[in-house]
Amino acid sequence: MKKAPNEERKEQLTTTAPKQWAAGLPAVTHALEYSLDETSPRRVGVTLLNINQVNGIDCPGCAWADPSPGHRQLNEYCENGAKHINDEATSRRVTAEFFRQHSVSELDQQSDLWLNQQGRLTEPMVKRPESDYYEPISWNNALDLLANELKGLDSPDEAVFYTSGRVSNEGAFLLQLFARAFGTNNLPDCSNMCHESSGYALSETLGTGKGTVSLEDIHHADLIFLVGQNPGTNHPRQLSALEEAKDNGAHIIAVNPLPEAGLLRFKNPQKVRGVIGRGVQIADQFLQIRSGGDLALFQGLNRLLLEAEDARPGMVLDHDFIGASTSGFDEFARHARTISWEDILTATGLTMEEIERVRDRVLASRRVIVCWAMGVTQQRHAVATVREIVNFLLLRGNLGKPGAGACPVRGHSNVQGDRTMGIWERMPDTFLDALQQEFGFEPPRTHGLDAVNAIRAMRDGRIKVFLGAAGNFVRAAPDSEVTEDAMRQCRLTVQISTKLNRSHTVCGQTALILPALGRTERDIQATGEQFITVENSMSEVHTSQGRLEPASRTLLSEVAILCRLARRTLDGKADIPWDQFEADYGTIRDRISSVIAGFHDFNRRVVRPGGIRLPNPVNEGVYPNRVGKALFTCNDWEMSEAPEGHLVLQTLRSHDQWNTIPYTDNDRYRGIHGSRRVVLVNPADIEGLGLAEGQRVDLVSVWDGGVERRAGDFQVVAYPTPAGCAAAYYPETNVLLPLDSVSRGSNQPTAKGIVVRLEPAGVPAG
Ligand SMILES: Nc1nc2c(c(=O)[nH]1)N[C@H]1C(S)=C(S)[C@@H](COP(=O)(O)OP(=O)(O)OC[C@H]3O[C@@H](n4cnc5c(=O)[nH]c(N)nc54)[C@H](O)[C@@H]3O)O[C@H]1N2
Ligand SMILES: Nc1nc2c(c(=O)[nH]1)N[C@H]1C(S)=C(S)[C@@H](COP(=O)(O)OP(=O)(O)OC[C@H]3O[C@@H](n4cnc5c(=O)[nH]c(N)nc54)[C@H](O)[C@@H]3O)O[C@H]1N2
Ligand code: SF4
Ligand SMILES: [Mo]
Repeated sequence: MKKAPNEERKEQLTTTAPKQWAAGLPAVTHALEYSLDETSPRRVGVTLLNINQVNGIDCPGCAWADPSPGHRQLNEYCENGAKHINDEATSRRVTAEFFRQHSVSELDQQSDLWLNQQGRLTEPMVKRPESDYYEPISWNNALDLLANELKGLDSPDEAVFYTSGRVSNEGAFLLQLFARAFGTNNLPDCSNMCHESSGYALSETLGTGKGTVSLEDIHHADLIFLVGQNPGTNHPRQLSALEEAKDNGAHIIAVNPLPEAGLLRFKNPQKVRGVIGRGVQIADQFLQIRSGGDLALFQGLNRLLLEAEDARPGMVLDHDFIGASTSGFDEFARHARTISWEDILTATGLTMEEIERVRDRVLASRRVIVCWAMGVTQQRHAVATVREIVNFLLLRGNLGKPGAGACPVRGHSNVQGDRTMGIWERMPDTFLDALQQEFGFEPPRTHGLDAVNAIRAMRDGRIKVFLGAAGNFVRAAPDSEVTEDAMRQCRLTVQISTKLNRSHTVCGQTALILPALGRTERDIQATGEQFITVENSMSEVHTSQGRLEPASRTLLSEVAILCRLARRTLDGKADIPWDQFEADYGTIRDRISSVIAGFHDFNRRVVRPGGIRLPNPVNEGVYPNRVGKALFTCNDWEMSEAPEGHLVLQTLRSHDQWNTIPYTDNDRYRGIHGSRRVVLVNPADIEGLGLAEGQRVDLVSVWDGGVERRAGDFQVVAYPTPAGCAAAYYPETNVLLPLDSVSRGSNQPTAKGIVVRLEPAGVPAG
């Protein structure tokens, strides 16, 4: 039960009532405070003026789409976007001197927050097997070391190449090209822990793993569901889009165990009425669902729609659409009528009247969109839930028409693009064939390892080299202690990073830190200044060009690092012009044009204002799955009730963190200040479990096999979460998430459904 000393409370925990609204003037002030704390007013000015502008810097904050070019504001960013971009643009530096002063074991005692606060990495560093210190190493020697290690493996499958969704399209295309030319499909990514379940279910039912809607569709929907997402914190500009939809008459239904600030009211900081007024009410109906109850909710809703059709034949379902474009309706309808209402009401914690009200809103709407995020995907029944959401959309033909469709809201700013570029351990043969044709080598055909399977393989000693392109694998992954041991078993771990994190302190026998340029920085190569491209959650591909001077002269771009590594490792295997790729990123895009559908004439089209919108086959009435039609599915589930005395714990983000990196110990919208080691519990549960508010407890997770996983010394906070459902922050709680607890089918860790008990704290507070 390790706990870094700095994770102990430095301040006293204080709590205030959760906020009823998101954004407004305080948001602007907080963003500027954080930004100015990190860097100079001039650099803040450069980043903020360029963020999300045409020819500007793509915000690294999330994958939400930008308005079309003519409709952008001068300040086209949110509070959190401003914080994220200036967290990268920070003036603080981690130098060779820093690593001389701090041993690796000393750094490992520091908190995630502290590590990030040290600033930008500035030069390549190596930790040798016998040493506890990182020391400087030249780029040439670092890349030789890595290449030699790779060439010495018994099989290419002894290496793993992890990608986090900050990597550009160009970088991602090269990484997968390199890995496959080297001979492995071991390409796990953050998406395995994020929207894997969405991709899995959508590919099966619709033949495409991506969302089908655009920002325009959101603006013109009649009814929008927000299921399992916290847009006020994690996709703040989604609230502007929802405000516009509401102005156009849309209704919004939020489904969440927590009454999140952004779901209730929104004060748009870009509008005078938002800064000084009461803001707009976002959700017309709030369904406070029990953890994991969404599958039951959509099944109940679908059953009500079928019954409404019985009562008014021909008036409720879209028979033309169902007849022409779908398959499996009869079986689905039969199955839907067998589900017990008692189970549905127990699983959701909702009343019949609440679900009937939702039905009435659906019946009154011609264009419906369902948005969802981690509350849906990080569950055991996640794949089934997304399949049931598809059933719901199909019943009334809410696909492939304006103002309607499926909207998995992506997290990392380029996580969707990385997949498009081939970062996936099981890319289809059509993609591998195209690679083979373009570059003349035979890509490996057996599927590689995803994130969970990579950890298993490392744990079992089958992996010798781990390379992470961005991200913080050690903290993002489940079962922290297992993952940490797994990383330490590797001969060599390599992180291509911008900032210091836990994956540098928990490392293999030899470890390399390869510091990369960030998105905010100018990227100059032999043929001149380069830009990169990214794809947002709505399949729009556009450019991003840095404006700041690099944090250090020694930094290399991700593209340059990968090209130099590939040249050294592959020794001319396959006809791939790595030098040319490094000198001119346009030549990478030319190859992307040849390999990936939808990217024809990429270089010319992507520089147009607003970039390219990739076609989604569903919007053209094409369903490229195994049956060639949209598929209705039957989804069974077991009631997942925690045993007596236990709670279901979801692990989520505070308002002031970026994934594995906390920025402060506060969570302003939830009214929590001064500590992240808190567990939010329903007041009745606090009483029922014989606990008291503010009491210190250990969280102990319960899993087959009886192995006890414990996260020590949390404080109990009374919070309006449904009875039986608790919440605490990630990544401090990843230690509780068993590696084998995954969504069925997608193998995604169930970060929102961990059964725990609360025990009086065993460790005295620091
Ligand atoms: N500021 C900021 N922005 C970010 C990130 C960040 O860390 N910080 N991360 C980015 C990334 S990678 C991602 S994936 C996204 C994540 O964006 P979200 O998915 O919004 O992130 P989470 O904090 O995991 O919150 C999930 C929400 O699901 C709800 N929930 C939990 N369990 C259930 C359930 O069983 N049913 C339902 N209906 N709801 C449930 C929680 O109460 C919470 O409101 O954000 C992206 N944007
Ligand atoms: N318990 C629990 N676990 C979770 C989740 C959860 O909700 N609960 N969420 C999951 C989700 S949705 C995700 S996406 C993953 C996130 O997993 P990751 O993507 O692996 O983690 P991040 O925290 O985004 O990684 C931060 C690091 O990325 C590096 N970085 C940032 N920008 C750049 C860049 O431009 N270039 C390079 N080379 N490096 C850069 C910095 O060094 C920084 O320290 O975590 C997952 N894990
Ligand atoms: S909504 Fe997301 S992409 Fe847009 S400014 Fe905010 S953090 Fe950045
Ligand atoms: Mo994510």
